[in-house]
Amino acid sequence: MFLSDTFKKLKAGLAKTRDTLFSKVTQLVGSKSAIDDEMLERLEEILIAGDVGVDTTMKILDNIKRRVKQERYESPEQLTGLLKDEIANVLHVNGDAPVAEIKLPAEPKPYVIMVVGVNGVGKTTTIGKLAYNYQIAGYRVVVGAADTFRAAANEQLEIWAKRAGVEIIQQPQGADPAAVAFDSLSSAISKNADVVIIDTAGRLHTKVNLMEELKKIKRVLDKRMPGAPHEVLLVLDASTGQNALQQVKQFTNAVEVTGLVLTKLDGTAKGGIVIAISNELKIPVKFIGVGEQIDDLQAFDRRAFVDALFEQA
Ligand SMILES: Nc1nc2c(ncn2[C@@H]2O[C@H](COP(=O)(O)OP(=O)(O)OP(=O)(O)O)[C@@H](O)[C@H]2O)c(=O)[nH]1
Ligand SMILES: [Mg+2]
Repeated sequence: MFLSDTFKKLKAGLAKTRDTLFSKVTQLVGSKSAIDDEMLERLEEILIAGDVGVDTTMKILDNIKRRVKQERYESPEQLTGLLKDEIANVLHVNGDAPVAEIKLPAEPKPYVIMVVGVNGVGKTTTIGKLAYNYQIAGYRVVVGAADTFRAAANEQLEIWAKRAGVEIIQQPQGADPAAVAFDSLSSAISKNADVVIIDTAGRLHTKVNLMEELKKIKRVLDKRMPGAPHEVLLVLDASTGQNALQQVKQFTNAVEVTGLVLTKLDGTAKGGIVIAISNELKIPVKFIGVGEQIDDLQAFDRRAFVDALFEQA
């Protein structure tokens, strides 16, 4: 896919957030003849209402106020540029992956990715999309169906594996998830695969059980291949807004989360949550989901994200 197509899709995916949140910034800018306190106050309200969060909004506003003073900005049009800059600054924890790139590091091989998150956030769908991206990039991919809790979970991952053209390792419903994870990694090693992606259940009888199970899966992977998993991706549904912050705290207590995936950005006006999460939790957002189709996953690129938030379609 060409970069411009990827950016177009990102823009389309962020349309609701742009329309409800950032179009208000554009309106604000158009309604004033000079940057004044009232304008900055309005901006603060817009960001907080847009799920950017109080702490993060304060940080952005403080930086803007300082720069307005020091660098003597006056015209309202300049405010948009300042805001984009300061949002990009807050997003720096995410690094600078170009939006079109979904790549694996050369080592270790296989690269082991474990995918976790509460039920319904989009784990299985994300794995399908990720597997597809790696597959078309020329990598050999194995997915492991370690969500053995739900009856239909195997079938759902199987459908995605077929679509993506990758191999799947599974066992009957009710099997030990850690055993499936172990098998998947063993199979990936014996097939000389480049990457293995492990799906997990989002729901068990109790939360404690779920967290204990995830820890066990992690331990077993490490036993099979010391150092694995190399990536623990926590999937979050962007439309849950501030609630996503709580989920991150719960999961990071149990397993060391190395990256976040924010799904369903296309269905929500709460895309500002990406900014709050990056600032408050310092865990990088690695991928974003902007639709239900197989090519609707993107590597998170902070500059493209900010541009897409402000650019009109
Ligand atoms: N619009 C949109 N829908 C998405 C996206 N990602 C996932 N979904 C939808 O979210 C729903 C749940 O996705 P799943 O992948 O089954 O979620 P899960 O976390 O594996 O769920 P459990 O296995 O039940 O815990 C599905 O209907 C997906 O199509 C996205 O980026 N955009
Ligand atoms: Mg699932």
